[in-house]
Amino acid sequence: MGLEQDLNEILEKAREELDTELRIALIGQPGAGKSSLINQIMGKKIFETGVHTDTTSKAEEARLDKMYIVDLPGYGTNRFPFHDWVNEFQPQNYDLYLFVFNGKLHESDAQMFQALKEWSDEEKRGRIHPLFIVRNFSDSIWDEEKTESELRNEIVKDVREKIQDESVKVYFTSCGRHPEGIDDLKDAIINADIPGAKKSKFISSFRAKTLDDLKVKRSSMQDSVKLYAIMGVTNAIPIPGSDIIFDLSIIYKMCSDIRETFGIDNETESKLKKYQIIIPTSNTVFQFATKEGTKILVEKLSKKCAGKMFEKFIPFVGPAVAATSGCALIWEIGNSYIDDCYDIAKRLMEKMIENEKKK
Ligand SMILES: Nc1nc2c(ncn2[C@@H]2O[C@H](COP(=O)(O)OP(=O)(O)O)[C@@H](O)[C@H]2O)c(=O)[nH]1
Ligand SMILES: [Mg+2]
Repeated sequence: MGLEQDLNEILEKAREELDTELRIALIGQPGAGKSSLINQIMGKKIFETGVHTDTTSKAEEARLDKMYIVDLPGYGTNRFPFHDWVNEFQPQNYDLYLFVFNGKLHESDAQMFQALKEWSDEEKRGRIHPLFIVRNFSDSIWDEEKTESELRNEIVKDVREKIQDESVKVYFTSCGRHPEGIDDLKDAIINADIPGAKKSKFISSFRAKTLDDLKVKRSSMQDSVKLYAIMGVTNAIPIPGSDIIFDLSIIYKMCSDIRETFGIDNETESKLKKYQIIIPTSNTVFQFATKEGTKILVEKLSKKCAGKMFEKFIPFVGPAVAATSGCALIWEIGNSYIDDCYDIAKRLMEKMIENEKKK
């Protein structure tokens, strides 16, 4: 295989991975708390809650930057016997499923579990589409005759019978006044068996609530930066005064992506002021937030760019890509930008946590 062909393949794959979106389907009866649950998981309002207009017959969709989330109507109704539901909403085409329920399961749920199993058959179809089974409204699991753990065990037993899998996990969550079980579910999604490029879309999209969240985001972003670095050689243009070539707009896009992932936006600067957080002048977060600032910084950096960067870079992308010099610079810029964004997000988070404690 020639060097050039090799490079084209690498570029194609990088572009695909950057462009892919994560598609999540919410399945369950109206009122089970699907909308509330996804809002809790993402840490932001994706769907209105407590509204049932049309949700029994129409899918509700949300398109985020990197994710597509759909709240599917219920099946097993007069309107949508299971097979009609499948035909209408093509539920087999999602990367990940959240089945949310509150109360008894029905025969049609067993049918749905069976269908999902077939769709995500790795041997036959070469893909696994994880299903998370969520018993929401855990705050209202109560019976004066039985303990809560007895009741939970009964629920798990019922699910396992319906799904015909003795080891399947049931996540108990509450999206009520005192949310519960959300972090466990979120962690399970982070560790789900889906391609890394898809997973990174989820990791970038949720709002960080803990320092661990920020660390997960940092490491996922470090992977994306490799892709940007590879992409940067496609529309390469020479940078004046250096022998480096790359596409400036890729750097700009990469930096916006990194900022978004860490929740840094127009309000961040005023928040920092409000909390009297002083960031070092060497931090480039706000400089890379404008096209002009990006251009100035990149020109400065490309002149300083030294050969030792390539050696560090080769193990990550292979010699074919590393040979295109701009690539290493993008990679270097991306990684240091991640550190700068992480630093700001971390300081803000620490302040929030401190303020929470004072309350
Ligand atoms: N107490 C309690 N209320 C919840 C819970 N989850 C959702 N709700 C409420 O139940 C109603 C229906 O929730 P929603 O998310 O709209 O359900 P959906 O129709 O499945 O999307 C809303 O008023 C929510 O505030 C929960 O776990 N506990
Ligand atoms: Mg809803």
